[in-house]
Order: sequence, then C-alpha cells, then structure tokens
Amino acid sequence: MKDFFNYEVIAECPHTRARVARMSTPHGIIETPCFMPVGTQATVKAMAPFELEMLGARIILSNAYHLYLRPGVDIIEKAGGLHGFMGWDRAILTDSGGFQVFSLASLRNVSDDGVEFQSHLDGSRHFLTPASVMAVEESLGSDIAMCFDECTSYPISEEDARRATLRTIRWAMLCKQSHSRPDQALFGIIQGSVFPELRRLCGEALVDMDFPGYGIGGLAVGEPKRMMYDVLELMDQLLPRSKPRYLMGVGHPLDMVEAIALGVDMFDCVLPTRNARNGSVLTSRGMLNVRRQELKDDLSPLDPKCNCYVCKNFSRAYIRHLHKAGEILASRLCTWHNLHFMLELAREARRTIVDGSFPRLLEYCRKVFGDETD
Ligand code: PRF
Ligand code: ZN
Repeated sequence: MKDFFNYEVIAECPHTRARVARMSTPHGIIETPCFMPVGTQATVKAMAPFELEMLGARIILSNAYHLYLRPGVDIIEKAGGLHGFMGWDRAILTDSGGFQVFSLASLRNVSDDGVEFQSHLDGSRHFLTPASVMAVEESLGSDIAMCFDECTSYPISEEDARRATLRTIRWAMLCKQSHSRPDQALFGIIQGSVFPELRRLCGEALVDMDFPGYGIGGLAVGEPKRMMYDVLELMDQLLPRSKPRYLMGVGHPLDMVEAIALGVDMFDCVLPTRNARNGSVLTSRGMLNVRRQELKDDLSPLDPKCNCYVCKNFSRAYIRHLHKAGEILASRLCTWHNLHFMLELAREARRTIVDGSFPRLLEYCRKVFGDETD
C-alpha cells in the first residue's frame, strides 16, 4: 500500500489549521485541498473525460451503490475496471453506498451484519455487507475506496446515533479485514452525528485501525452550520495531521473554505453540476441564475472575473437564450463554468495557504457567500 498511496503535507497555513499536501495514487498525484467532481453514474454529468482533464480535475468521485445496481460490476470488471469502462485515466474515489442506501433505497432492514434493501430502480432485493461492498469497490478498481458506514439523518436521538456509530465502527473493522487490493487505499468513515462523545468514540476507534485516510460523514445533512464546524474542530484534534481528511458531500464554496481552515483536505458535491443544469452559476459575486429577465440584453460573461473557456467566449444573454430554448449546450456550458469555479477555488486555497494570505480568501468567501447558506 505504501508504494501505491502516499500523503505528504508540503505547507501549513500560519493562521489557521489549513494545509497543502501532495497525495499520490496509482492514477496520479493530487494536490490538496481538492474538489472532486461527482460522477455517480460513471460520468460527470454533461462532461466528457477529456473536458474534465482540460478543467484540471485530478480526481473524481463515483459510487459503488449505483454501479453495483446498474450496469453491475461484471461488465465494469471486464472493461478493466471503472477507469477503462469510462475512459478516465486519472484518480477515482468510490463512495461505498453507506449514504445512498440510507437515502435512496426503500424497505431497508439494517442489522449488524449489513443492509437488506430494495433497489430504487426496479424494486429488486439486495443485501449489502461490509465484505460484499469491499468486493464491489475492489472490482471497480478505484484508487480510493470508502468503508461501508451508516450515515444518520438529522435530527436524530443520541441513542439512535450511538447505535449507528457503533455499527459504523464494527463495519470499518470488517471492511479493513476483507479489503485486499494493495493498489487501492481504504479510507475509514467517522460518524457520530452532532454528538461530541460519539464523534470521539468513532474517531478514536478508527484512528486505532490506522486507515490511510478518513472520511468525515454524517454532516451537511440539515444540521446548523455552527454544529458542523464544531464537529470539524473536534475532528482536527482527533485525527492525525499526517493523513488526509475528506468531508463527504460538502462543496458549497463557503463551507469548503471554512472546512479547509479547519484542516479538511478533500471535498465532493453535486451542487455545482446539478445547479448548473438548472441555470444556476457560481460567480465571484455570488450565485446567479441565467434565467433572470435582466440578463436578456447582457453581453457580459457569466463572471467577469472568471478565466474559463465559457467566460472567455460566451455572454450571459447567449447562455440565457440556450437555457430558455432547452438546448443541451446550456447545461454543458454552465457545468463547465461551475466546475472551473470550484476547482479554481481549491487552487486559490492552495496558493494562499502557501503564501500566507488564506485568511483573506476566507474573509472574501464569507462576504460573498455568507448569506446563502443556512
Ligand atoms: N457516508 C457516505 N457517503 C456520504 C456521506 C456519509 O455520511 C455523506 C454525508 N454528507 C455524503 N456522502 N458513505
Ligand atoms: Zn467562467
């Protein structure tokens, strides 16, 4: 494993807990903090892999739950794994389904052994266990696999959260025992909802198991922002600084930068790509919806401060027209711009952590995006 996966901190912010690191995987080196575009169905919606490369994405996220249900792992394995199947040569992280099975599937029956559920696609019955999820992720051949966990919703009683946390700890141990691919790094996932005692319990147990990296799960599920930041502060105290931390499912620009300040390295979120398809774009002055009437005669770019291909070549009025006319290019251009925005924000974070001006980036994001969250 040590030869295939490595994480090395190369700079620390003198003012916050933020750091810049170099993470090596079998499919290339990723500088962190990083944003991972979401490719749930083995595609980042509306973008071809060569376009993601042009945008500078080094790692994308995909999903064991979805790919196991459709098209099934056999065909993906035959294609040489997920990299070969989807034509993407850079790094891939796969989520285990610990979130999807609890948010999408129906008729769930959770026991200490695993989860029985009905597919949200065709109602077929399945039983996933820590060992079977490891087999799926190994067949997919991702560079980083996530443990099978039980993601809790919010609000939740401490008693229910404790049950899910203890199960997540047990499953992490079982995942580690059955995981065998030396060229795939297995990350543990810390649960515990908003309860410090449970977070500590789970964090300490998983640190003892010595994973090469840690997902922080069960956050951004509806809890107040302050609670999420409190949990992240606790995680920073608990987790070794020598290993990567991944805040799962978080990627609002402000949340990302706040979490970077608290020592988080990796992020993923469907919002930049999903919002793009609804015509909602991220700009240096906040969110903008291209459907707005005032943009009808606006020949300026989506974001005058943006250097992306879309902002260099197309106007708001044109993209508004495409969107209104139901043209698929509207989705593609807005997705391109939004992914550029998130990848550029992560690059800015890395640059400013190194040169000492990261707190200014944080202040700027609070000013521009502060009233959009919560
Ligand atoms: N667990 C897993 N995937 C996730 C989450 C989790 O808790 C979240 C929570 N925000 C997003 N994706 N396995
Ligand atoms: Zn742009």
